[in-house]
Amino acid sequence: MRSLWIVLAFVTEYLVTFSVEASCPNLFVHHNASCYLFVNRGMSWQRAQQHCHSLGAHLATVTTSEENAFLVGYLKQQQAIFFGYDLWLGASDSLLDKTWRWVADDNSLVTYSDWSPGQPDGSYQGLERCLEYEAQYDLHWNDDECEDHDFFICERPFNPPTPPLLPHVG
Ligand SMILES: [Ca+2]
Ligand SMILES: [Ca+2]
Ligand SMILES: [Ca+2]
Repeated sequence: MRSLWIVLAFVTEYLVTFSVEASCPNLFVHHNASCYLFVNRGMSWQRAQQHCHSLGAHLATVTTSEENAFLVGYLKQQQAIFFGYDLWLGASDSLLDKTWRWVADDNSLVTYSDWSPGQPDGSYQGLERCLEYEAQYDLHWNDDECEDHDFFICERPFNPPTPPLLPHVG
């Protein structure tokens, strides 16, 4: 009897763990292999990145036109909250050499892009070094000053659930 209770306790704990891992964290939105959090609080690019890190995430890396279309579509769908606001994404030109890299994903080069015409322009004496969705450019990409206070998007991997292996009883 005692061993049966131990097995039941094990199964219960396994199922609880399983159900937690099978979803995105609270308030994150699931899409393909990622979970996204759309944050409607303005902060500098660095502070936004720290905020994402505190949630086990990073500023969003937008690496395909499909991913970009999903994020922009979501923001337009939620325009009561996001209309008129710029949002930070996770790339910067930190070396001031016009080389844009995603700060997550091992600093991979930005290959896919959706720059607004004339951007990135590194204006204000080259101080525009952080990537954002620019509201004035209909959410196409812009480089802006990293100290600006923008809303932002965090991203973390969605771990697809694997079916639990139930312990063999008997
Ligand atoms: Ca991504
Ligand atoms: Ca801006
Ligand atoms: Ca710019």
